[in-house]
Amino acid sequence: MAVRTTGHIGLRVGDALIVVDLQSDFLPDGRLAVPRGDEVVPLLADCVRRFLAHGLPVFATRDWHPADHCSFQAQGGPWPPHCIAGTPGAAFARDLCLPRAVVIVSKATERDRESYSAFAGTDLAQRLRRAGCTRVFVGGLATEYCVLSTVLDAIDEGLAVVLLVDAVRAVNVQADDGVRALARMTERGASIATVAELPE
Ligand code: VGL
Ligand code: ZN
Repeated sequence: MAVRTTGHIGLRVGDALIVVDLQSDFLPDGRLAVPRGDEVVPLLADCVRRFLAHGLPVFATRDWHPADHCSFQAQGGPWPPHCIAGTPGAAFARDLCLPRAVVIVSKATERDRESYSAFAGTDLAQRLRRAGCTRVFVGGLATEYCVLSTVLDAIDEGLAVVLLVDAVRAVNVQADDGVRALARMTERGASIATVAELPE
């Protein structure tokens, strides 16, 4: 898919950054490794720095499962155990560097419920509303699961969404899952940008 981006993007009051699930278990050597997932860590660390420097809110989501979560194969789910709350695998990527101002949103915390979206069962929508956010920039892992669901829910919440296309990576159970997810997001109205298009 040819991806057209928008060129330079100005950051303004009402913008926020959502970093999706940059956790050890999704990085190479993790229990649910996303191919080349490590490549997005420095890019998103840079985004965190830039948004905070502009006085804009930053949210970091994390998959935060109980040890017997329904998405794990032992419970009949599709995934190996991953991101078990409080374990090293659930920790944020070491090089992400999250200052205290970053709001952490834990999701998929209930045993019997899978939720890929950072809006499902969390107060993220309320927090964004309270902070006056109207547009969110989204990057992280994995493109066709938690990034996709979070982006679609953000759109349903009435937010404008900019997907940071170079700061996402896909699992690609089927080879084109990531590409198809990108298409679904843009069809629903998400725009696409690269990290370099953000102001310093
Ligand atoms: C995710 C699969 C299982 C994700 C979470 O963060 O995209 N994918 N749990
Ligand atoms: Zn999960």
